[in-house]
Amino acid sequence: MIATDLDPALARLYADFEAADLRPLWTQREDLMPLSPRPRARPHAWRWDRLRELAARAGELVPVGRGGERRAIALANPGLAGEPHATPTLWAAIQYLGPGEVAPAHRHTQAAFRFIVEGEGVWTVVNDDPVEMRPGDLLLTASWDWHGHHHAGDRPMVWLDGLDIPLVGQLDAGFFEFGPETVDRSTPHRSRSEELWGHPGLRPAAALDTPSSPLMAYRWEHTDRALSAQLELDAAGHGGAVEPGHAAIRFANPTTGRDALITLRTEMHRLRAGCVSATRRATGSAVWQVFAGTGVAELGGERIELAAGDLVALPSWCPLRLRAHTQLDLFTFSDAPVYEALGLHRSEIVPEAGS
Ligand code: GTQ
Ligand code: FE2
Repeated sequence: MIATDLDPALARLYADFEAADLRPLWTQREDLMPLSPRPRARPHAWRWDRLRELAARAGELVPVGRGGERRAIALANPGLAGEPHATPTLWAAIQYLGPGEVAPAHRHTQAAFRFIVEGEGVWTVVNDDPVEMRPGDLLLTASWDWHGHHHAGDRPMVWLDGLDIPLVGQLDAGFFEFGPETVDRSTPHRSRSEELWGHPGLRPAAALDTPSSPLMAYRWEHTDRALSAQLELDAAGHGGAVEPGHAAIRFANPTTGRDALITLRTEMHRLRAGCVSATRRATGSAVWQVFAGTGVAELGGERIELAAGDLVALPSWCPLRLRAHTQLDLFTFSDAPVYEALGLHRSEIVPEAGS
């Protein structure tokens, strides 16, 4: 509202509001309380080839060590004013580690996971438990867990990190502590957390429930088998899939059955070749990464071609439809548990235009 268009008394009132650190609702109602979400984040894609190439250049030029802590490069949503945020709540980054390199131990209240599209040789050491990182695996680092990474292989490795950094920043709840300079450089194929917790439907009887999963690694072998079985059972008329030709699993905390991390939902989806999903939308934002296969994501009005490793940011309430050219495996993470806990979760299937 332009002061010169106003009655002088009203203009004085607005000026006095401002000087008194006050603002009226009535001039900003639509911005403050829109009819439906108006995210600043935009639907956006990052190509794996480009990410890998830029990460490799960082690997040549930038050492990893104490202070900077990680050679991680964040996906910055073009709608978010240069902030290193994929969405208003989610951090998604490509992390690069070369042979022999070590990312030093630290801990923070931000929750984290790694998802691996390709490569091998890196172990993430979570609370002194070395966890091997292999393609298709999801590795967890819950809030305040100590963690460092070390590379025992012979070729550089690049992976996806997901964290709730922007959410924790908005909530002013970030704490951080440096750990020891050295990490355990051993290379077991199974972590202690898997030995204790990685048996389907079985939990140590003496264990208490924990709000984050005590299982640090969700292996591709299990995820793959669960998705295949779900597709086959659904096709045979036994149900269980999201929709025909579209299976999905959620990574769960085995003590509660809830999400593996408190603030982040993590899932893997598989669409059969030729499958076209319904168009869906939900409050809260998400990031998707192609694990294998090709297809198309239709986000809002945009059509984004998908190939292995490509990443897509999905803003709140933005419609998403997936089309699989080949069998299409997609990893996704979102802030859905936060919206559910706050009573703000809504979702719907968006009707076809013209129907
Ligand atoms: O690997 O510990 O992408 O602390 C951002 C912050 C990765 C990590 C990130 C982190 C890490
Ligand atoms: Fe970290």
